[in-house]
This record gives sequence, structure tokens and C-alpha cells, in this order.
Amino acid sequence: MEVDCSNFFQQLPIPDKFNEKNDKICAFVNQHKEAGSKVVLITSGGTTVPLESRTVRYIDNFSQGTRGSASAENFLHHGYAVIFLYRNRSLEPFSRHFSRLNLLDILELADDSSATQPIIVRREYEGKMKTMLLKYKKVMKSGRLLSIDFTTLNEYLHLLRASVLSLRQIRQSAMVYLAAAVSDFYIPKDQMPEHKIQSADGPLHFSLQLVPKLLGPLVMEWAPDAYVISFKLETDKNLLIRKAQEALKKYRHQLVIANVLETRKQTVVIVTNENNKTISLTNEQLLDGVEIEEHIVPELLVRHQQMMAEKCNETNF
Ligand code: 9Z3
Repeated sequence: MEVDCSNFFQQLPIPDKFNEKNDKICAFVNQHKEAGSKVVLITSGGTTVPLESRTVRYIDNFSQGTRGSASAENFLHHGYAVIFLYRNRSLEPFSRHFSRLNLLDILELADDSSATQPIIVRREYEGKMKTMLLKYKKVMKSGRLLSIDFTTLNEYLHLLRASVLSLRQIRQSAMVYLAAAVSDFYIPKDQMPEHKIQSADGPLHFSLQLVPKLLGPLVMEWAPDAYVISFKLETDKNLLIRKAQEALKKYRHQLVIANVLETRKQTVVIVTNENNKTISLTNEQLLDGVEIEEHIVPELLVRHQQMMAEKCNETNF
């Protein structure tokens, strides 16, 4: 569906703390523009779609933010500055390695309650904790990670547009990596009840409107020089590559990463106008804790570098 994007945004209420978050994004991009760094915007996790203005109920999705947070660590490792636009309470880089653990089970009280360090990390977690803490502190000290959270679709869309518009100024040094699972459907503000829907009124019927595809304006208007990567998710593997190719043709961005829900941690296909490249982990690699993002990100760096070199040659010519 073709959209008049500015009309669509006009009816999306400005979310709480938007200006504060936007200021942080702009300051971050300015800082890295001066440093001449490459900056990637990573979107991660799922969006909620509220059913009431004073929200009690909402529609959500499966995404945990593994793809986004693991990719963020790999981009940081390769020297990129990262704007991590993530769903509140989904996985975040570095801390994600402890997300399945209860914090209180990681810590221990010292035998001697008067010890100078009364709380200690349990021995079995010490090694991993130290490794991640070192990486995290180093990244934060270098100022290369900015994490900005969203919950609703509305918040996500406003923050996405603000981040991409801000990246426009660094032109081809910007990459946009759209790993978030964003709802395709929503209830416009003027069709949403204000108060909690009453079960006493009987079965619930509501109709959801289509969210316009914003990849078009993102690529053509918001940051036309950026290297843009979208994701295509399907549950039917027979549809996957065709749908990814169609998206590439329609939105004219650089690359689509195609994945099937159940196998997304083991196999992805990198789809470009030139060819398709499958990246897969063996079962042994998976058991050894290898993550597919360790292989995806280096592929993207090479392609981004190539595009930057080509654009640079065009300008010199
Ligand atoms: C993805 O396909 C991501 O790889 C996943 C990662 C969301 C599957 P997790 O967060 O999962 O690690 O649990 N993201 C994009 C999904 C999406 O909604 N794509 C739209 C589509 O397929 C287009 S932008 O139509």
C-alpha cells in the first residue's frame, strides 16, 4: 500500500520522552560524525499494539531481541558505533548472556558478614561475568553504544524515523539494520476506546488497520545514502526467497536477510540484487554456543565497505 507518510505520522501521537530520546540520538550521531565513525542503527524486539488508550490489553509478538542484541555486540566488536533501538525488557547486548538467570542466584553472601566485600559473584559465573563486564565497560567508556527503548508500535515508528533522519547527515557511513519484528496492523487513535474494554459487553470484535510500509520513505527520503538492511520473516520456507526478492525490488534498498521462524538461529539467506548467499551453522556449532550473528555481521561489513568505496569513487570522478 502506497502511503502519504507525513499524513500517517500526523495521526500518531508523539510518545512520552520523545524529545529527550531524540536529543540523545542527535548528540550521538553528531559525536560520531566528528570522529568519522561508521554508525549502525539496529532495531530489535517486537512492538506492542494497544487495544485501549489507557492500555490494559495489547497485542504482542514472539521476538526476544536475540538477533538484534547479538548483532549489536558483533558490530561493536568490529568498531561501529551502535544506536540500539530496542523493545523495553527485551534482550540487550552483553547483559543478555545472563538473562535466563535470577540475579540473586548469581550472587552469594560472604561467609564473614563483616568482610569488606559482603556480596560476591558465585565462582561458576565469575569467568563469564568478568569477560562480559570488561567488554561492556570498554564499549560504554568509548561512547559507542546508545540504547533507546520503545514499547508500542507508535513509539517505535517515531523513534525509527527520528534516528534515520539523524543518520542522514553521515550519508554512506550509516547503516540501518531492521531486525525488529514490527506489527503490520494497528488501531488508529480515533478508533480506539479510551477505557478498559468490558467483558460484560460480550465477545470482542475489532478491526485492525494496515501499518503503511515505511521502508519506502526510509530508503528514498529519510536517509537515501545509508546502507539499508531489512529482514524478511516467514513460517513457510517456500515463500521466503521470493518475498525477500520482491521486497528488494520494491523498496530498492541494498540487502534483505531472509529467515524462517523455527530455524532463524541456524540458517539465514542474504538476498541481494546480484545473488543469494546462505549462512548456516552446523548442529555442532550450535551446541558449542556459536551464534549465527558472528557470521552475518562480517558479511555485511564487507558489503558496506564496498558501497562506501564505490560512492567515494563516484564523488571523486
Ligand atoms: C526478523 O526476521 C528477525 O530475524 C527475528 C529475530 C525477529 C525473527 P529474535 O528477536 O527474532 O531473535 O527472537 N525480523 C524482521 C521480522 C519482520 O517483521 N519482518 C517484516 C516482514 O517479514 C518486514 S520488515 O514482512
